[in-house]
Amino acid sequence: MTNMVIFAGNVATMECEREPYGLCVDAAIAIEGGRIVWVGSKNELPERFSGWEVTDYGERLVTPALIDAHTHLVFGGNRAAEFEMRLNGASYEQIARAGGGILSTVSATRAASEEALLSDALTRADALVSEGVSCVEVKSGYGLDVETELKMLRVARKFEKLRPMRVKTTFLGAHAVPPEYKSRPKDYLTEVCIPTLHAAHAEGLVDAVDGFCEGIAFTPAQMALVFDEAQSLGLPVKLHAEQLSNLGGARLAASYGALSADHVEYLDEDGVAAMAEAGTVAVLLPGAFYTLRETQVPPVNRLRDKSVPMALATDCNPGSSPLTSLLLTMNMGCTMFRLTPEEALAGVTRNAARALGLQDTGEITVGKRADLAVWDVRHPAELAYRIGFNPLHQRIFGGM
Ligand code: DI6
Ligand code: FE
Repeated sequence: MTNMVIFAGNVATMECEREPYGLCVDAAIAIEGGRIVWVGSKNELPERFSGWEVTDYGERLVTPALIDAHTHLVFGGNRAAEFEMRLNGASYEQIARAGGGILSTVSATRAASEEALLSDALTRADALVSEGVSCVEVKSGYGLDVETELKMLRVARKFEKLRPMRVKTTFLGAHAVPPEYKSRPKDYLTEVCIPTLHAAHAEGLVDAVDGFCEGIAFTPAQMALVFDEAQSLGLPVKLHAEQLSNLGGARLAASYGALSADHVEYLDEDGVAAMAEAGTVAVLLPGAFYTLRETQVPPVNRLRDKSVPMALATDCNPGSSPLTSLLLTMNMGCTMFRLTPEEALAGVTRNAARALGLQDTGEITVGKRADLAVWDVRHPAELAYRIGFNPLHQRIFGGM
């Protein structure tokens, strides 16, 4: 791995304490062994870097490479037919209760070969990477049996071998109750979900444990059973909470020191306070809000007031968010949730890293991995401002 110096017109370091975007003008970044060893103004570059190979990006903008902190990238089939049903009047919950929704993807995922799942998922991962993404979180949760949950996680782990990218895997066995356990959620959890978590963990396939806490899925008390197990294995937790109603899921997650509570449209003041106290990141998912035509927006002002870090992610999944653009997600976060462009960029860099428990990426500061995105724009606000436009010039992954 070579040492190198990068010059760029603007570098959005996203370092917390610095001014907007941690912006550094006429900047230089020195990279050694895949890590950032110096960043600052070009004319203050220390003598010791002279003689290092220089790449001059001219007026371009450099940001941390993007991180998609919440996806369900691995799944069989698609749900275009349900999209049509919804346009003909059925609701997401009605479809789910009638055995469609998540369960139709469960059937398709169980039936799919590992090769087919991998090839479809890689197409989606490539779309993200083409917009400067270096790291994706991928959840299981469309298997709901030992074999298929493990199959999904193994597929997710393969991305790193086939592409220059990083993957964090999340076990989402508590996503829905499978048909064979209809009306017996607790039996499903104790007989299938929890043993599967142990098996997946034993194979090194689990970086975090998630669940869907909702009227159409699991109650907070049921989720606590799964979280207790995660805790005993030393695994961090996160939760799909307060997406369609307020069950107090975020509060439960925070009580386990969760990395994140995701969706949180119906989050109340208590929930915000609990997340602030626990340092739990709010992962906002405007793609699902948009697709389901939700009207209740997450309590962004309250989250901001209490300094709860906000991340933004695609929630890429076949039902509620068939979205593979993190740039569009940033635009939606600004337009629909009223995030500032700076908050949107922090949401897919610094705070996304935090939602995944990653300390070595998401900012351009000394010691972090050199995961960078070079853009054909000058100012970072342009990234969230445009719609359907990809100005990526180059992505740098671990200095390469
Ligand atoms: N919330 C979501 O947005 C996805 N899962 C979840 O728990 C939706 C999954 C799907 O509809 O397939
Ligand atoms: Fe999700």
